[in-house]
Amino acid sequence: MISVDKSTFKKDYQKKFLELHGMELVNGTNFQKYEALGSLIRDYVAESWINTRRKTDKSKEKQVYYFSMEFLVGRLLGDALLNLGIRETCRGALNDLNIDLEELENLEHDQGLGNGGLGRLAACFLDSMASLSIPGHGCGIRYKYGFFEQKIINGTQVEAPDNWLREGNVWEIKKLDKAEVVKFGGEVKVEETNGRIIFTQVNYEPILAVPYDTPIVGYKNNVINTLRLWSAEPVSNEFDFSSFSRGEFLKALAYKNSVEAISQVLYPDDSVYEGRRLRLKQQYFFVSAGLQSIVRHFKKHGGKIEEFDEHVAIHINDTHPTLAIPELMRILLDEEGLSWETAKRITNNTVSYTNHTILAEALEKWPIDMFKTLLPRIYMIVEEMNKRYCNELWNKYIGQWDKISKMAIIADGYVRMANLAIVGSHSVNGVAKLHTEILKKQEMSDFYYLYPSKFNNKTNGISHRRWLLKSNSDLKNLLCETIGDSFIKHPMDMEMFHKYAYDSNIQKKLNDIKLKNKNKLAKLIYETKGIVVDPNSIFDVQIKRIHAYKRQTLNCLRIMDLYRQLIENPNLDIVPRTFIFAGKAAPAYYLAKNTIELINAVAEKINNDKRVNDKIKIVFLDNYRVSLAEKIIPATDLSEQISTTTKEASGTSNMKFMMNGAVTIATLDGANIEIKDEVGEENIIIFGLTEREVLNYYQKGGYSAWDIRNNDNRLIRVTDDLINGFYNNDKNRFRSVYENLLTYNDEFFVLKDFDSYLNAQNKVDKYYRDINQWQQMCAINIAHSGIFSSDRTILEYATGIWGSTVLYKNL
Ligand code: 26V
Repeated sequence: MISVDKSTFKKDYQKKFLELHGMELVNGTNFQKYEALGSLIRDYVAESWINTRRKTDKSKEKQVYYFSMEFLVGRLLGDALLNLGIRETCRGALNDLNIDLEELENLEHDQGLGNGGLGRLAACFLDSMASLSIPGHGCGIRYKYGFFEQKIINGTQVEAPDNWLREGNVWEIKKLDKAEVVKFGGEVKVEETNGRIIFTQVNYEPILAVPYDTPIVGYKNNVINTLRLWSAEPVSNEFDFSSFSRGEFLKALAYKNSVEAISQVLYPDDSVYEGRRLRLKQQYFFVSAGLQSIVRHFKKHGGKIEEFDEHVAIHINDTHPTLAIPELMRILLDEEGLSWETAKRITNNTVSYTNHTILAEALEKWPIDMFKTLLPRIYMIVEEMNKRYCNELWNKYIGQWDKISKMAIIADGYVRMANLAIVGSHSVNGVAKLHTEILKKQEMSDFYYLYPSKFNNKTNGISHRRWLLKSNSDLKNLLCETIGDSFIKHPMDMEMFHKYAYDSNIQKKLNDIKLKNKNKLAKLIYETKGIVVDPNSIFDVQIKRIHAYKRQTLNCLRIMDLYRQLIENPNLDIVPRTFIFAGKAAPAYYLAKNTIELINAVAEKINNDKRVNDKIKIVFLDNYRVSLAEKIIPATDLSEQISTTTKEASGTSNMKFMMNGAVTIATLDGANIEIKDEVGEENIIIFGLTEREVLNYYQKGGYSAWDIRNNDNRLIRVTDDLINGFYNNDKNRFRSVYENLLTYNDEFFVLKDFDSYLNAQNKVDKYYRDINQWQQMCAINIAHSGIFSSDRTILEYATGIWGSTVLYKNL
């Protein structure tokens, strides 16, 4: 652990500022002050970083590599200060220099290299691996442009590129000496030498993969792991001068651009798979670079390749990095000269896979032609794997051709990534109990039958350091005052807080903390949107990607109904509410964008209607991202987790809200089920179709949106309001939402759950009126949230999947 006192910190900081900017601190801009602080912290980290690496290299401890297309890290400064244990020292030192730490922290550009839950999970996992002293590193892509920036203009989502590197990135270090070459295209030459068949890729296009390393700071344990992100460059950065003289300058430039395109931008659609060649290129690019560097490093430090799987675990975050399987096979076969059987055994033992969604449209598959042209040698390997595997199936399922073709890795003109991931790995896990059961019983039932022992559940988690200690320090302090600080290292100890739930003093304190957080958020809402909200109203929050299955529409229809009721009866006795939404829609997802338009139109109308304004307000906050979530979640009273049962694999914001003392209104979907099991039915508000009812509809049909609407006057009124000009002069403005609900008989059963959702919302009002009772519920939620720390999840992965039982010692 680093130990630095305030006066040393002050001196170090002033020196750093001078070195970096060549001027005195008093003359610097706030951003320059942030940069100097970030650089100083990185310097502080450097020594432990080298020590960790040295220790790792010497030891025979198993190294875990978490391969992910997305790492949604957010800001790093606050986390690093917290984990190094110098946040208060730093705050004090800066104070003496008349600098406000929070102000500087707010200047850091979010590292938004992810779409949503899957990317944020990867970031929480890195934090937990480092904090638990597990040698575990991230491997991904250094996108030049992260997830797009969203602006709401005239009630509509407008996208702008997220040029997050524009002002530099103090956290990363470019490691040119660790670059790898990744080969695309060409042909495979097959020759026989000394009785061995040798495969060589020729006439390929080489791409240079350059790593940028970011330190991942463990919590007060001197462990610094690495997040390694790869960037694509031409192998030679020199222009071909002969092409200059031939006047082919533009051609050379175009080539450079086409190479750099590989790591240019994060794909912003996380639900509908599109067979884009560039995405396949991205996938192979980082997987190949990552594996080559892992094998190189392993051998350099004396590892025997036959024992690779005893020292290395590779985890693939969804199917996106599945090419790790044939790429590792290629290295073991072609470069290390191992036999097929040995290579296959090592690969299977090394790789494990997590599934994050059952939405069929998100299942990745690549057209054979595209795959083969881009990755000729990898295709040969996949083909061979498929052949051997199908042989096994033929012997097992004699004559069952349908089943075999369903389970094949290559079929119907496509390479199916989920099938490849299952066959080529030793572990397949879902991310919450229900999700894993659905995988086993339905989506992957044939595979479960074939390989029952591969399947397991690992319920997701969140870093309680970022999502509680850092983002809600008042609540953290209250916990420390009451139960001591052991929960920081052992989050399950939060259970000790349970008994305080019944203490009216504590209830009052919890309410004060919440109110303070709500005041801060109200200020932010006013500054960014110009909307005045009442911090004494219920802050009712739905923040997540905008998607039909997450059912922002259900929430919106209920608000529209409430508004109609209030117009009819201005004295209606409800607890005042502020409805807060945030989230991005995939740029090509028309329905989701229309949903954003609807929410904003409803907001516009309600917020300007004096008749109801002391009772309800709606806010749609622009550009949802990690740093914004950190401000909204601690200020939330009611957490909306209202997906159609069976569709949300886990959800993780549900855990963040709970840990910050919000009550959840939820369907029995994803990890909501486990939250209910932890807090008890009386401390969560459940509504909606059950798993069985939903599956019944899907299997047997029988859902009629029109019938449901026609039998409920409230629904008739609110669906009519979508198309009668009530919210917009253009009656067709929300046509897409309307048609989707009714004409297309909405596959997510919004109208079916409407009645039970409204009843559940009435319960919220009832409970909230007794504020002590409400805070008791919040306290119980907090007390039982420890199990959702990603530390618990990571320990389960480490012991149950990776076999990394030995942790870094004596650092
Ligand atoms: C899927 C696709 C498919 C099409 C191409 C681009 C792309 C990019 C990302 C994804 C991932 C979608 C899956 C996902 O994010 N699942 C979420 O994972 C969370 C962490 O396990 C979980 O809490 C959420 O319930 C689940 O929706």
